[in-house]
Amino acid sequence: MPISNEKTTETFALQSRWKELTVEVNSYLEDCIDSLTESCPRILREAMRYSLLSPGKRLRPILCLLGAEALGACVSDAMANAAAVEMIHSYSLIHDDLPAMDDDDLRRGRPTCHIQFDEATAILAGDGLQALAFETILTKTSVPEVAVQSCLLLAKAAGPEGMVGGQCDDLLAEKLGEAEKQVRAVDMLHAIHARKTGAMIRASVVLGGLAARGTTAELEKLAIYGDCIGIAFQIVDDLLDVESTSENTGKRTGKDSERGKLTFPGIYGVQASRDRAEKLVEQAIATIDSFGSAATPLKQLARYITDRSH
Ligand code: GRG
Repeated sequence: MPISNEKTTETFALQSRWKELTVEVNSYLEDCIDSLTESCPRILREAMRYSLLSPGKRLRPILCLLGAEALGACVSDAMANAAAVEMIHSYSLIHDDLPAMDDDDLRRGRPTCHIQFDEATAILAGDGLQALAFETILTKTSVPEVAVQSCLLLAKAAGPEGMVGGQCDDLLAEKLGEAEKQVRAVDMLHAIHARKTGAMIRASVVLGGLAARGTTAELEKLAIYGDCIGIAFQIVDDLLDVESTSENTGKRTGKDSERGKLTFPGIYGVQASRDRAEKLVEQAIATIDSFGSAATPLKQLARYITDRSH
């Protein structure tokens, strides 16, 4: 088969699997919101629903489900973990868009949570989703050991040594003087992105492995795969900010350089950044080769990371 046809077939297979899983994830997320009792104020429930169920890619839950499948488990075994990573992701986007942080009014092609509701409600919706993520794992996972390990892994990835720490350093970096930024740029760029974006992407796929009760060696391979695609994902995100439009991405573009953010294309240039992302994707694919055909969708997903346009 010519390479282009092979690629088209592969892309089609991934897209239809992704669509199928997205329907399952969305329905599970909807149930989690619908199951909140009357003790949850209506406005809070609506703000949580608005952000959680808005049309995102669902990359992290899909990674979690495909990670579980790669180790021979059913997607239903990993659904609680998949929902939890999307809840944490959704909370992080709500808070990231607030005036005190990135001050954005557009997310996933819609008004951001604090524009649609108000700032206080958006903060609380983020807080609510964060807590609901852990509650979901603890109440919906039948094996207590898996629930505890999953909560610990997610807390580490999302917390002060992971995503929140990366976000904090990202905001601090914006305030550095030009001279200091030049000297520390490369180290800071990698340290920020490994935690701000990478930690949750790595955790998503490992959470699938934990739900599948993978061995330490299998979890380690999933972690390396996650690290590689996590950095590749961020590089592509930086490239899209330079090269794409708001209509395409559903969020404001060109804002990284406006705010003086450290980015891969800003430091290495566009072509070198793209080459680096492609190398990382190849490394990710090679790492999970030993899982055989069960890991084919994960490999296809790694390729999508560099091909994506939004
Ligand atoms: C506020 C605690 C806190 C953390 C914020 C995730 C994050 C940390 C900030 C988001 C800002 C940003 C543009 C990060 C870079 C990459 C990224 C996480 C993009 C958004 O993820 P996608 O593309 O979004 O998977 P969708 O909408 O498809 O889910």
